[in-house]
Amino acid sequence: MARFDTTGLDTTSLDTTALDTVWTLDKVLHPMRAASFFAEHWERQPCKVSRHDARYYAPLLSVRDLDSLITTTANPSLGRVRMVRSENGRMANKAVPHTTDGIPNMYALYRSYCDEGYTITVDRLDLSWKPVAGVCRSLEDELQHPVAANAYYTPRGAQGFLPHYDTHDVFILQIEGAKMWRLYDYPAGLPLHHETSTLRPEDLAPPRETICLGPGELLYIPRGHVHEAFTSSEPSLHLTIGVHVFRWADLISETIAAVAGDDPRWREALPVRDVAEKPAGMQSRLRELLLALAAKADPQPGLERLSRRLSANGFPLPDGHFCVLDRIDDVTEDTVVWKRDGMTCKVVALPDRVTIHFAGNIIAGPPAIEPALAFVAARHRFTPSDLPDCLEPSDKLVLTRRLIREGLLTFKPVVD
Ligand SMILES: O=C(O)CCC(=O)C(=O)O
Ligand SMILES: [Fe+2]
Repeated sequence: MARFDTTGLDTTSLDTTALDTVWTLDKVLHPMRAASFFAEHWERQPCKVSRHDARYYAPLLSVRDLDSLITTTANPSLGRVRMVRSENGRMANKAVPHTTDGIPNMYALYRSYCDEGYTITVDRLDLSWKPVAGVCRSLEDELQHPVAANAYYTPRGAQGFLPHYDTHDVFILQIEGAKMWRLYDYPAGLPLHHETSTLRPEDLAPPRETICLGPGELLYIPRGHVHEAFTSSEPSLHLTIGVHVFRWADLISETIAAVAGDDPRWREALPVRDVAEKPAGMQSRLRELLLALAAKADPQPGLERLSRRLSANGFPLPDGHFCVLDRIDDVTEDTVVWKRDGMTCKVVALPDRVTIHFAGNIIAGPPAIEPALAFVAARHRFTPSDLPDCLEPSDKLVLTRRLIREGLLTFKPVVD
């Protein structure tokens, strides 16, 4: 599933025992296939997936979850809950009042939602809400691009945002209710991360199409495509899963960062005094360095750095792991162990050690255990005795217990 792999090993982290519970892109897009999505729509054209299963995305989030999400998990100090309303071409943001203990004032949210038509947005559910974190992790592993998710809850007859384009590709999952989406023809190209934009109505031609999204349906909008959304007779809760793609420019700058580590010429200071007088001299040096880079043109070190950026930002999803830690000694060579939800991993073989990376953690061991780590990366579920024989039987148990202690694996302790 990983798009690149430095070791030549199969580091696919999910085997078939896990697939029915994992939100692969095929499952998110069903019945559309991910392969045809990439061939026809990705980065190019919006598309809607119609579905007559209103509860298809219900396992991810529901209106019933919103108050607990807002009060307990959406860290208020990070400003992750917002209120926004648009009317007559003007957009109003309203600060969410907080109690003296720093919790969002729910009464104020009820009022703004019911009486004033404000949309409530909760950002970065991939950091705080386990089912959404699970789908984002799984997509991140499959696509090898960073993935994050926000929720939008809009009352009847209201609009949150003015027409805008996003700088990331979005999968809009209609969770409950319905929303109308206007899509515009507007030449924003493929914007970079910082090029966000809200458009003035006078900059826009009439919408190209209006799409009604019902519960259980999906709309994909590529980055740079202008859109706006509004409700009519029903309220709406949708989840936007954003793919914050790594671009060629990112690969090239990571490649330069990798090369600069190896070649001292890249680490020399720019000329101090002569910059203005001697741009020609700089030009020849710049050309020399870029030609040296082009002669090598090896994508692997840059891809490796991007891959590490992805996994470095992860963290384990809350699943009561301390209960498991307290019973680690119960694990025997026949105990079934498996990856914790949302854990995907990658094995990197270096000359003096082998490492396994997962959700913000890196474990290193001697090169000889590479087949064992590759086995762990490739399987969802196994017993210590299944591990390859590069390890002694007692070491199979030691490695398995270590990977539980480090937070990658779990098991079901026997209740006394
Ligand atoms: O619901 C809205 O008003 C807009 C949401 C949006 O633009 C998005 O999810 O990308
Ligand atoms: Fe948007």
